[in-house]
Amino acid sequence: MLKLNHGTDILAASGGVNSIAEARAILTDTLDDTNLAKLDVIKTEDAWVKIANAVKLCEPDDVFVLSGSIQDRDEIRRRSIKKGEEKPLTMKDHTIHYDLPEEQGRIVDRTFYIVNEDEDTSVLAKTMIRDEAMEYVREHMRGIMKGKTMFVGFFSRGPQGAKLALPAIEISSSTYVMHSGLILYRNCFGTFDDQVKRSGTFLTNVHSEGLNRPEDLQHARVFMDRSWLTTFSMFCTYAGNTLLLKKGNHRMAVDLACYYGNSEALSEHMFITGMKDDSGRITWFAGAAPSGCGKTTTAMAGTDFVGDDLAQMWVDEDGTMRAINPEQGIFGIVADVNREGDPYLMKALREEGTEVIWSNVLVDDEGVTHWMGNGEEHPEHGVNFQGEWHKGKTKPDGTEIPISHPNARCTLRCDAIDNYNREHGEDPAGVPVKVVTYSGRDSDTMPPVWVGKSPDHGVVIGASIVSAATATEIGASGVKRQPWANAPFIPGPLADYMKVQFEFFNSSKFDADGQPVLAGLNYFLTDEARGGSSKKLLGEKRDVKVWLAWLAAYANGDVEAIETPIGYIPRYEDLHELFHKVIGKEYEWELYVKHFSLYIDNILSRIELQRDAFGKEKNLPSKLFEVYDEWESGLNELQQHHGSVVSPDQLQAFTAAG
Ligand code: SPV
Ligand code: MN
Repeated sequence: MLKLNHGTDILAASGGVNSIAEARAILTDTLDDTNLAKLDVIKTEDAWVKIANAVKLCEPDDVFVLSGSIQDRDEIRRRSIKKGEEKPLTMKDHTIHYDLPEEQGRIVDRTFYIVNEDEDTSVLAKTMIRDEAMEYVREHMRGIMKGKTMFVGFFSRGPQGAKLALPAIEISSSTYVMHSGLILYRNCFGTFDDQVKRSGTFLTNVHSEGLNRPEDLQHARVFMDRSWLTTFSMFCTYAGNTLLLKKGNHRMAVDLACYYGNSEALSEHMFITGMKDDSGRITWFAGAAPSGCGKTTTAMAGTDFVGDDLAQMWVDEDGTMRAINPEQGIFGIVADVNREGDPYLMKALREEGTEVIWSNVLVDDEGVTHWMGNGEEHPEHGVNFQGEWHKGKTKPDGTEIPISHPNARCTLRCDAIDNYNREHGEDPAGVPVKVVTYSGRDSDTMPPVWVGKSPDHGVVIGASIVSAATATEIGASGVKRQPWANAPFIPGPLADYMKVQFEFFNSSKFDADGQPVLAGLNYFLTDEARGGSSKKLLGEKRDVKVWLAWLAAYANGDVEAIETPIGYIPRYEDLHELFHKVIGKEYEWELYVKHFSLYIDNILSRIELQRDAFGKEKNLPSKLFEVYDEWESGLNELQQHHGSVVSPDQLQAFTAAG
């Protein structure tokens, strides 16, 4: 159990402001008349106290309150360019921001949950005891905004009024962070008090980039104070570390869902998208994938896109599962985004009319952006995440520097993307999710799509996500476990989170039609792993549309499926038809066999890997191991009859023989 308001409130203790009277005095003293008048709109006293504490701690020269007005937005953009955090590009309303070469992603080694002595946490989480974290904040954030302006914004993580939308205050000295916040989150300055009343709480985020020198990065920290729903971030700029509304607050949303959601709420690292069929019916999906494993691509593959990174989901009174996107924009990886695979996104990025903040891509002499895998001609030189760049430039270790960083990103509003469904995306009622997918980056084991036989099996599919290890993370088996693709954001013990997953998906409130189908997805099978000789993928980006279309058809009872020990897989005839209909492609039987044959030894060793790893954790629901047992015994039996590689034909015959 997570106890809220427990232990010392680090922000209050560091700022020293404990009453609304003190807060008013300090803010009246620090803010000019214009900004004070803006802040006066906010009646939530606690918000004043938090802001006053941030002022006392960080000692900015002045404070800018973001009202969300067009003037204020323009002012943030203007200041960002003046300050140099962003530079204008040739395309109207496009800017480029660079993070230090050493900070091109989340600084997981310097990211900590602040915990009390008696608090249980995930074995995968890094924690810091409250007193130690308080010392750190006091030492490093004291006066961190001297000579700077502190910006204060009020946002809603989700369509205002939605059951699981959470209001949040973003405090930062970075214009880039505030500008990103204005694009990615719904401003709720005028309605903040109502939002706080409705949700009963709000989140507080305090960030400063400090001097933003490479030598300061060792002192960079991202802290989540679980008990006081407050985050701190210092000496860094990458949005995943600093735009705390995103992953900082997602971690808190996971806590709130897990411990205060009555097993009827989930906060997931998932896209939300819809697939419309010929009859006009939209089937809604929510899907988990670890960072860099095609989550944005899958979201965009839908006909009715809603979100690409996060989902707040609940069991609704009407018997359905509902999801909202806490964000209203995307902070998407641009590597491999191209006309063929991502036409809508490319249009927003390459044609005038969209406000875009680029980060860490190459800018050429004409002020045009370039990135790896964009399918366009690349210039010979320019400026990128590590400064001047020319073709063939190498690092000191001799390896070539790519044109853009693999984690280079673009920040833009969802409604700039043609397949965004604004009506549903902005609906506080959320979308009724019918299919939940779990995917990773798995080169040799699981088929492209399979459906869990029950809610419990689905939960275990989610628990068993893996992704190929990166160069620095190669484990014994070359894969990294990524439970629900959400593990980096789960503060509490995995056992607590897993228990809620089992309870949520087995909720008796779901009606027959509302009970979601839970499925696995894998786009990363290689030719090599299926008897070929190349490392090429067994498929292409646009196939994703077909996997989603098949899942939609399955979830609506339009197609039958083949039963296997690990779940249901598609029949050839259905896929053949859908490949034609959805993407106009001939789907060969040979490819189907490669995609959907079960490689039993691989699957068994994958189950062993999971069993061993989960076996080291305390108090896990026994259901997890029961499902693994069931899969294993089914696979063993199948192997006795058909050997180690079993084709879909054989599977069909095997099940028929019963
Ligand atoms: C991810 O890495 O999962 C992202 C970007 O969505 S970050 O903001 O770094 O979390
Ligand atoms: Mn993410």
